[in-house]
Amino acid sequence: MKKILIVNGPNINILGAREPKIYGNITLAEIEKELSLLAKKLNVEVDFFQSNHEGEIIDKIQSSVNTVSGIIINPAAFTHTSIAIRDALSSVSTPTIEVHISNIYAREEFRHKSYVAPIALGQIAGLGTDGYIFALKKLASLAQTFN
Ligand code: CA2
Repeated sequence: MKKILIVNGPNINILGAREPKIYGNITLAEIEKELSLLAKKLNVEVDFFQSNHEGEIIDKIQSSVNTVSGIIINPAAFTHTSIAIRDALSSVSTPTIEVHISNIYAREEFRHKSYVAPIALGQIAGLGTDGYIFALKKLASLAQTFN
């Protein structure tokens, strides 16, 4: 069965607990449950990973090489700072969709820059947690078409 890796970066583990106006009330556990149910319907396997540490995210991306057909990543604040995460994603050459819960372009200027976007298949921002759903549907369909 094709596998999709779903990576969440720093502070996504406390989603739902604070700043509901920006990020909503949904928790990471609830997002992952919904994605698991969808993955079953789409006939793909999902591997969830969240870390507050840049190096751990890089290690996870590197170790996914040749084992996953797609990557969904919300690098959170590392989106705007991490050339290292971008390089790791480039190195594995796996179709990647960058997801942001909030519309990063409607927020502070420092959030307008994404180091990941230029090497991603696409970016979804501002559609809340539905962005993960749309990304999973797209990558599952790609995996079944091409791999
Ligand atoms: O909109 C997104 O998904 C972000 O990736 C979320 C990041 C932010 O740094 C990015 O610019 C956009 C923040 C992750 C969650 O941070 C929280 C902060 C307070 C309370 C709960 C979560």
